[in-house]
Amino acid sequence: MPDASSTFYLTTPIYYVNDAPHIGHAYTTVAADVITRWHRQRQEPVWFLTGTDEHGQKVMRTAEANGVTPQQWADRLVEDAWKPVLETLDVRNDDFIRTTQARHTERVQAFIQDLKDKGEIYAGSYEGPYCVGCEEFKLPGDLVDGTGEYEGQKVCAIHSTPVEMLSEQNYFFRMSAYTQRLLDFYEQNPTFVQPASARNEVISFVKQGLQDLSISRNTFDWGIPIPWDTSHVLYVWFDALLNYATAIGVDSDDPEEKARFERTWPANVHLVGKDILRFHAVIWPAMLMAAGLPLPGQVFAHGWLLVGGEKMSKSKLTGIAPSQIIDTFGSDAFRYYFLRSIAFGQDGSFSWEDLAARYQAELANGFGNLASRVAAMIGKYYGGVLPQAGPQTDAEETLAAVAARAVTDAEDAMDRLALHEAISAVWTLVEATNGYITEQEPWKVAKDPAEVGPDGAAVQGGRLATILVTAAEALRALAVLLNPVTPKAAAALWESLGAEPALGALALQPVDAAARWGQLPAGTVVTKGASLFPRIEEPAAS
Ligand code: ME8
Repeated sequence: MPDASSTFYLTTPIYYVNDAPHIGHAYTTVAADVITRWHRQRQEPVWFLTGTDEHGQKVMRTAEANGVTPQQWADRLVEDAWKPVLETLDVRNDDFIRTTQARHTERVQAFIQDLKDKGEIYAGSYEGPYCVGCEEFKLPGDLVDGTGEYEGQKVCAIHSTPVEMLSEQNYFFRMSAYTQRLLDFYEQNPTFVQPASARNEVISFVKQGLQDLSISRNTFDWGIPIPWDTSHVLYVWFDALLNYATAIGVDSDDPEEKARFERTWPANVHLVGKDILRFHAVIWPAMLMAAGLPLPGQVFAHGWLLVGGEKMSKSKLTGIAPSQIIDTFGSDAFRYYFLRSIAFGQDGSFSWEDLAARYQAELANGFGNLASRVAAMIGKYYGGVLPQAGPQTDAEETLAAVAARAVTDAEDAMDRLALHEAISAVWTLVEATNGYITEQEPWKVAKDPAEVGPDGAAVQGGRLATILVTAAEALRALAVLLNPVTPKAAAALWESLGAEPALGALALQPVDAAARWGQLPAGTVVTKGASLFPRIEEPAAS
């Protein structure tokens, strides 16, 4: 593995501000948030960066069409759409970079000047197709035959819209020189590109031999000026990729920023959608090699959310705004659903029916109902005060073993970014706890005369007490393990278990201690709060 820095540094792509976010963007950001919250729950230092990509023709044309300057357009979209969605999704990013900020533009200029001084950049001429939707110089082999109104034309395979033919004097980065070095790097770092399908795709692409990359444009001016020739602006992808370095203070003289860079660089994971894999797994490491900077630990490309079998996108009118889901189901359900139902790394189809069915079965009836049943029974039999447990039987030991296993399996899955597997592992504890209660039938045990004291109240240290304390312990473990995925429900559960006075804040519970049984002391006050996931009587229609 490449040298890992002491801070777990994870990034999302920085998103174009030509439009408001849809659930595809939210999917990446939520995944990043769950991974970083998991690492924070492990009590590791974490840095989670997201932001917006504001230069280039796509944003410029949208601004023009709306009669405002690109900067005005970007400001509006960032404040009215991109930042608010982080809030509604409960995302805890440490920083938000905008490529129009001075900290970015100045450091980008210094970076490319350095590449120029190192002889990595030369002037040349570019002729070929360009897709403004992708902001990408295309190779003829990347294009496909158009259909419908574009019949007879070559179109972009991702956007299904025609490409533009460019013929410009540009500056070029000597990327072809890095073909073999990149192949050697992939070979020596087998987990650099993940999942395996992405790695294979990247290797076979690079094996064909890389071409030099055009890195400037001179037919419009919405971009970062090339420092030695301000009639050109930097190609938007060269500008955008550098956000991962500029945001944490590459090249800064400020001692605090320098220290941040030292402990944070390089990123452990760049999380991206598979549409932008090559930029991150080929161009980005080549840029860093040229600059002499250490390379990231991993580029992980997740799959696409499909609607009607195609990549969901606003331009194809299949875009769904996150609020459409959150308004009905809540942010926790949004986070849970997309990460549980789609194998992370593969494409997944979105459907309202599937979302509603999983919400009802897994969140409302599975987890939410478990939490309220246990709190209600502690309320009914012990006046809401956790009793002293009695001797353990095989049933309690079995449940404790399920919890221990859930922690180990979830940890292992999280390290592989198999987020769906991690959540499934945690869910084994939800299911086993429900099964435990069904089998132990505490409501029947409560009727046993040996369980009733002379004052008519349930006795301490008996079987009923053991069952309810064990169930409460399982819920405590679930609050810790689900805190990264469903933070609102986990916080409400922690509150309902009355755990904070004895155990401290939920955020301070280490993942590996989740399954260490016997932490909630007798006397803890348990209350039955509002349903964590209220049942939805009328599933939303599409
Ligand atoms: O590409 N399914 O920005 P972008 C899953 N600015 N994920 C999706 C998706 C879908 N249908 N649609 C979008 C850019 N995404 C550049 C990035 S980084 C230096 C510059 C997600 O606004 C996914 O993460 O087009 C994808 O890679 C990203 O949004 C593209 O966002």
